[in-house]
Amino acid sequence: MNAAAPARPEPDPLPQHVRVLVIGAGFAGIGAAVTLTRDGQEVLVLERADDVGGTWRDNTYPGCACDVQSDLYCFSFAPNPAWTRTFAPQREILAYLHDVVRRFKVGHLIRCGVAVTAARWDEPTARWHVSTTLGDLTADVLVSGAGGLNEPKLPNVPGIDTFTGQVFHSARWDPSIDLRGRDVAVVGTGASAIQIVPSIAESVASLVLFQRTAAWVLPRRDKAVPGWKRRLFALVPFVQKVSRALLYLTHEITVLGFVWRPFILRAAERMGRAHLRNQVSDPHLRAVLTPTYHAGCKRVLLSDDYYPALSRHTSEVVPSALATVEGDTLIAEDGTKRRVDALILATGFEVSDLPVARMITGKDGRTLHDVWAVDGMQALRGSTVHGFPNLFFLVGPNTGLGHSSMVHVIESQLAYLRDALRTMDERGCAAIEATDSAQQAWNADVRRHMARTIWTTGGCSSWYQDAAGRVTVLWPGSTLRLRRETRRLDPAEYTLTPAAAVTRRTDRHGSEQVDGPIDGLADGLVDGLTGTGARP
Ligand code: N01
Repeated sequence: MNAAAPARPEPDPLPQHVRVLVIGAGFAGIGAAVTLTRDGQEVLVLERADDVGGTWRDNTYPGCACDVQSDLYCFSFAPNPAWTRTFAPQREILAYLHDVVRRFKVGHLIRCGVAVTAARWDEPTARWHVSTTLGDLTADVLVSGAGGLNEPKLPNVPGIDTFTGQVFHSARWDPSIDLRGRDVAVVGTGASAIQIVPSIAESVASLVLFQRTAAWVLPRRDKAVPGWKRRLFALVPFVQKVSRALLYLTHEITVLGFVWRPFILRAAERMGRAHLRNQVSDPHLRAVLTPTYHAGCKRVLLSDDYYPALSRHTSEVVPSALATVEGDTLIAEDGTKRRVDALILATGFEVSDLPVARMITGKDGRTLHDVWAVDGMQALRGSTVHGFPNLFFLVGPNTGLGHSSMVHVIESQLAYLRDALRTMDERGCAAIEATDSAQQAWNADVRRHMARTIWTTGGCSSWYQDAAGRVTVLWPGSTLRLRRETRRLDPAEYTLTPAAAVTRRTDRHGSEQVDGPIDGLADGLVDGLTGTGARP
């Protein structure tokens, strides 16, 4: 007789309706659960994976760590005196996020293992109709906390699916694969690759790096945080606050180079060249590793062990893109052929073509993906999109950073979301939608500022740009300015639909039934609420 595996208990069904539905339980989703609950909002966070943590759950490759200093890379409302290193390793950041969920008691608001598969705005009921792998529900407000670094970008290399060895993306590391004593190839020279290369270089038989573009690498100077400092931070939290503020300012000042005066970054180039000279004695390898664009155009990388790892006699840099795969042989664009046992694709993520946009359908029946396909990814204040009422982005278009902590941005966007919800409650609104004119004015301003940034003028192509070359990922300003711009929601930038225009009644089973807007009354109330008298 076969011993039957114990049946997994049926998961609790989802509620039929929630006030705020958040997609994703990374930094953004967890931050939303904590802050919105404090405001008394009803929140449900759906996470498709089996655990919270977002990119810090997915990226488990050896050497994975934050490249922003830990005291800055955490919530302002949840400082962590226990960081063990200047740049915390991945497992500590994931543990920190678990701790935030526990400390702020939001675990019951997060449903893991439930993927949102589609969300459609229903104009008559002024609600989002959401499909998930556990059934359907409706939500007044939909928040994307899905971020941009979650969908691995695989290179379009003919024959890669026929590779006879093991192949995996850096964000899908397989811990069961033992690379020791094997011939291994790494593709890519971004933030992931420069952490993976030094972590495996010593133990593999040979390592070959396919480098399409050399990166600017600066010293990292990571250190263990001494015990006395951790105890001091725990005993006197104010000291850690001051330390964080100083760290914030030293990062913030560098935005001058990225955004206003790119020539300032020449100092970083001098530092990068000196770092390369100090660490690589072979002039040929040095030449291969010297970048050919201006520092800052792509993400500036921090490492003290990347160059030494590539200088090992068992390492090799092929200064060319991986172009074809034949059996166990990798062929570069310049014709170089290398036979390997394992292939690691540190090739980044689908950032400028956000997968979440494909499943969100707005009020005219088009998906967000289709709308953005016309003129690039854009949103009013990085948060809201015309035609998609009651939809808010955390880490939305043009909110990414090249110089500071994304957690700061997430908190800025959370403030905006909270003010939007407050506005809706105070004014009795069922729906709030960015006006086309406000969104266009915002986007024109973003593009005007973007034109002089290093990301546009630095002579590189990067994942900050979309297929048309527009920088739709980064914020072309200081984080202080972004915070100011998202402090309050300006009702003049929105069309507000009053709740009274959508009549909801309860049927005899207790379910809410909704009648559509009452013609005439709705328009009158909209004019009264917006105070603009105009409705586009
Ligand atoms: O990805 P990337 P990543 N042949 O897109 C190359 C965050 N992050 O995962 O430069 C050869 O930067 C491609 O080449 P090129 C952080 O925000 C944070 O490394 O386009 N190469 C590029 O070098 C970071 O910026 C941490 O010419 C090929 C690489 O693949 C973001 O994630 C740690 C190729 C992709 O680099 C993404 O970093 C890790 C080919 N056929 C990541 N195809 C922290 O510490 C592509 N490439 C916080």
